[in-house]
Amino acid sequence: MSKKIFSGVQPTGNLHLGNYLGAIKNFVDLNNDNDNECIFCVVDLHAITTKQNPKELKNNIRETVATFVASGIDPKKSIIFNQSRVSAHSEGAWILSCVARMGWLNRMTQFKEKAGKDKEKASIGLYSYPVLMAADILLYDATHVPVGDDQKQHLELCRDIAQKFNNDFEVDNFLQVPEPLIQKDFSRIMSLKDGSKKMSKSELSDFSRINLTDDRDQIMNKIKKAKTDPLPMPQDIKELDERLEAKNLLGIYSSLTNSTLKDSVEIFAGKNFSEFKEILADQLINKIEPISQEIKKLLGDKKYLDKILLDGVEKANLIASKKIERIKEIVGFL
Ligand code: AQP
Repeated sequence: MSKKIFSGVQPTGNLHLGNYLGAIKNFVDLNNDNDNECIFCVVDLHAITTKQNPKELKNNIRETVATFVASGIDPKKSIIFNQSRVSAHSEGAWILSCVARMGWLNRMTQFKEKAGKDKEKASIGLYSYPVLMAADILLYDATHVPVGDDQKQHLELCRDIAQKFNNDFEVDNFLQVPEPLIQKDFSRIMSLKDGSKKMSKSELSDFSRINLTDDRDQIMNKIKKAKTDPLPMPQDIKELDERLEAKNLLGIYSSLTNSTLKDSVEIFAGKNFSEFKEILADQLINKIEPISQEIKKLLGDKKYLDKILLDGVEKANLIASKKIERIKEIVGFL
């Protein structure tokens, strides 16, 4: 069955293995299926919900496009564009923020995590971020949204907003209620320094993540230093509940080799972590090094990257401007 795919990545720098295994790898598979219509958005409006250096933001937008292409997304097959250049996203977000309820947003765990203890100082944008995300998706009638596990709650909110809009304005099925596409296993890659924390771009220590621009030596070094425990490798999958770092590293290995966690546990049962880490580093280098080299090459051709965005904006605008016009009519604007 053909699918309409929409997903976004924030250009906040340091794109990492979690972004790749949790989301971008899935984007590539969906892009390769000729039945699908795919739209991949560099969500720069989302990025500014936390403070960004304007010069770095520009570079990060291009780096995100370079990462998409280097990972295998074909800009001739999929639309790749920057969110801020399609004004329907901001307009849609406002209208939908009048549909979404405070109570729904108050439940969003990502806001609580990102705002931390000092909620009063968080931007309003950070709070209403999931409403903008809903607008992003609903403007394109996306049927499926590939995301990492951390975005599941936001997707549920998007579905609630679509249903409430359709009910409030009595327009059955006008806003397509999208399905999340979340990898079944290893949908959340954890920090290399703490198996209970998500691998993330904003974590201060670079040793917590494998960046998609890391070279062979950096990958090797980071895996060597990745946190483990003093015991030999787990003998049984049940042990992983208590051994989060081992679980994460075995999960990464399984995801890279398309094997099950159970099989990976069996292969390395009772061995030393150092032996396993060497094999894991090799797998990572095989996967990440070609992407990293291609990103660096593409970043040398800014004109090419900007052209991809320009073409993408034109195509995205055609779709989104029609939808936002219909939304305005339905709401009752003249
Ligand atoms: N650790 C992760 N494991 C699996 N998937 C992940 N994603 C992010 N981190 C992991 C998925 O990557 C896609 C793009 O993410 P984003 O750019 O929207 O930003 P994010 O989720 O806020 O990523 P970070 O790294 O956690 O950034 P910061 O540090 O700025 O908060 C999404 O589909 C996401 O699920």
